[in-house]
Amino acid sequence: MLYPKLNAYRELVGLDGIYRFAPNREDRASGDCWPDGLPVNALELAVPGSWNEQLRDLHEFHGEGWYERDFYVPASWGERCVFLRIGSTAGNARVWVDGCLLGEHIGPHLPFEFELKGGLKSPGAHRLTIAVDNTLRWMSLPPGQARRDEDRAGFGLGCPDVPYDFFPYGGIHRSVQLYAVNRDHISDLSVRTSLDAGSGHIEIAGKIRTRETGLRMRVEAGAYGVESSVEGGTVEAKLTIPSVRPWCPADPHLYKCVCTLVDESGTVADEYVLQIGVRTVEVRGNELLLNGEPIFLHGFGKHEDFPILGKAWAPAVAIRDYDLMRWIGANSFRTSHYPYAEEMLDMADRLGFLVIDETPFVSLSERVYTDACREQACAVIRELIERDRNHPSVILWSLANEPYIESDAGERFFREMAACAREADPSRPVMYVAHESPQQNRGAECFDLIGVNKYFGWYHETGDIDGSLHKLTDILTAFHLQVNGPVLLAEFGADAVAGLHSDPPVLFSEEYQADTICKQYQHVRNLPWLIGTHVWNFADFKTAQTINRVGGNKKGVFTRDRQPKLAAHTLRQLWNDTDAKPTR
Ligand code: GCB
Repeated sequence: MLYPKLNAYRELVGLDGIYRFAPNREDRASGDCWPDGLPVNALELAVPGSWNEQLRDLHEFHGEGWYERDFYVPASWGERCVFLRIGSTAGNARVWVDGCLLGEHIGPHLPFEFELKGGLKSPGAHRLTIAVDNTLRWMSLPPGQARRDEDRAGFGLGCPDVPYDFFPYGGIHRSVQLYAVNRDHISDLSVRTSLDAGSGHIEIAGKIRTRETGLRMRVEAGAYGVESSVEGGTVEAKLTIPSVRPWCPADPHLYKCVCTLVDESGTVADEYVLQIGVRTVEVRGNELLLNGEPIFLHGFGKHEDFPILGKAWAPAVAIRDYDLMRWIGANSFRTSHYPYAEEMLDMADRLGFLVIDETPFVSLSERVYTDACREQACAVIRELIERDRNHPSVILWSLANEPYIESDAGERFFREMAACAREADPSRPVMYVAHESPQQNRGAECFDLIGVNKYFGWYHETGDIDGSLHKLTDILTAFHLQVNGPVLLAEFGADAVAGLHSDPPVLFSEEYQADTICKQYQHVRNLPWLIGTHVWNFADFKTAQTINRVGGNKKGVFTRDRQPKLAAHTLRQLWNDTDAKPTR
């Protein structure tokens, strides 16, 4: 799905701002709620935004929230096609315009759009209603609710009881936009790049919505161009750039590629600009190769999380995060534990960060290994890949975080997810992030590489950083032997309460966190099949209330408001010191 862009042929109206809001506290069926207008005493909430921290009464509300606002369709849009696009909601969503149901979207974190037809796009005022269902369910993807005896994936026993370690914020988390295009328009573009002997090759496959024949698409990247005809609603274009500048962290060069749709008379029907980074990524043997060269990942697992904003897309926070990641010397991050805002990936493309793009499948266990869930999981994987495949920054698909895969059904579920990702995108390696041991990760060998989360000195061998170093190597080696390929240390670290100091270092002090990260990093960095280390976490973040979380998870090397702890300074030294870098 193309990100909406404004240009001479595409018009855009932003619908972010203050919406009217009503929580469906009685769990009434959607039809019995407010598609025809919210109650007069409706509240007000910001979009993008999470509802839990904007209004104190909504902190523990995890249900269906109803949003409403008016909007205008400009008279100048006439007969154009008009779409309403929602960047993401925190769960299933249903959308109405003027009381007419446009449709629904299942699942959080990914965009969806509906076409407005007939009277719903007539010039003038209309009413938009969006119901976001953030109910925590036992059977959903990801599972929203814990506290069942058989639930092994266990951050449960908190308030609310979620089987994962971040707060289940509700809301409309990304932008709402209305856009108009001509009747003949580009509806999708998919990019593949390759390199050979100094030249870069760009292949673009387009989907064109048209009832006409004789349309052509022109693709121009600076001095290079090609024109292809549209056949049966699809078009393919191939470009070669001699002496190409391959995209990489040190030189994240993007080729501005203008795709123009023209009719038989030469009139332009549509235009869409892609920013293309020409690069390759592959796993070969025990290495991860970017443009044919081995690459070592230094970076973080992150969260979309900030006070009051919750999980809302917030450009100022993104700019600060990238500024800090550059300062500290990171080259990569994982979108743990769900797909992040598209704008965040655009920035990674421009700034040269390498991104492991993760699905929302966190803490999967036996109960979801059913045919129905597998179909839903594959649909989400396809949606994610369709959204993010054109980003050069995205180098790996991570299909899950910390599942338990001990049964035949679990193994089949994961094999099919991997096959689905490879079919949707054969150009990127596929991984997932494991914990526990290889025995709880049956079928991991059908992935190209594996991420491993390990908290020695914290959850295991508590307080004993030095004594547990060899255990860390042992378990990483066991996973390496299982997948017969590369391993990423995808999470390690310790909680530190900013301002708590201790000599000698003890749990929760800044010194203990810095020591854990430093010693473990130095111990593992030269393992020949290790392709990187990601510290957990970039910044402190909000979780459910539990007795082992004092005001949230404090494993950030930055505080929640992005101030450095001691570990941030330590990492900055380690990652900028060439002697401390892996020797390869
Ligand atoms: C993990 C999870 C992450 C948690 C982290 C922790 O293994 O992947 O979501 O936040 O541990 O701090 O416990």
